Amino acid sequence: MRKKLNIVLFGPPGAGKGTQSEFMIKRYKLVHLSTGDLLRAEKDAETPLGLQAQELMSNGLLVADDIVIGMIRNALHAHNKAKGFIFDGFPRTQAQAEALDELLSALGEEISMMLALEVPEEESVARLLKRGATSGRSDDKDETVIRKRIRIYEEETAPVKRYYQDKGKYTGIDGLGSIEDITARLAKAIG
Ligand code: B4P
Repeated sequence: MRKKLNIVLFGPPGAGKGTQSEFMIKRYKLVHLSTGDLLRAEKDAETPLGLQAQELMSNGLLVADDIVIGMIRNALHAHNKAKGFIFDGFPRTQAQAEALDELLSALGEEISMMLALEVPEEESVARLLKRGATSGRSDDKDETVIRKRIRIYEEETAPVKRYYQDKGKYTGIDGLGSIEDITARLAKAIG
């Protein structure tokens, strides 16, 4: 039986992960799992988890591993008939990457590839400030918080790249240019 297509879409804040996920969902009929979206839904519903996460997110900090891993575990089980998944904004730490492998392995699945959008810091900052002007996301309005998210990405999340490189599953993608150009680069990498 053909394995599912399970893609980790990686990159710093503002790299275009959410934007490019939209194309990949349609083209490959994948289920989109964005931990950022899941956390914002919890916040909007004012659940205890959402209220706890809100404080961390608005300060540019990562939410605890066990919380996001639990959300992904629930989502994987809720979509057990999916053709595959696009993991957007997850895993963000080595512990999350290891937990994801364990969850997928228990289902007889694995990550097919990591596609990493590469964007310089100043471009990330400019994109997020632009989105912050209209989106209502408090973490996109303040340049200090945006730069803190980028620092945390470099310190805690960027090492996840090596985890997938060591497994031969990593592909870097130039994240600069038009949305359509970047979509074409991703499609070529998926094959
Ligand atoms: P996320 O929701 O994942 O947000 P993000 O990193 O800011 O990236 P996003 O996907 O939204 O932006 P995109 O690049 O698409 O995380 C938010 C917070 O949630 C985190 O800081 C953390 O607190 C928490 N969190 C989430 N997951 C977690 C986890 N696993 N563990 C712990 N905590 C977690 O787009 C940005 C903008 O760029 C858009 O406005 C878009 O229109 C624009 N854009 C895209 N492509 C472009 C292009 N080619 N040219 C110009 N602009 C472009």
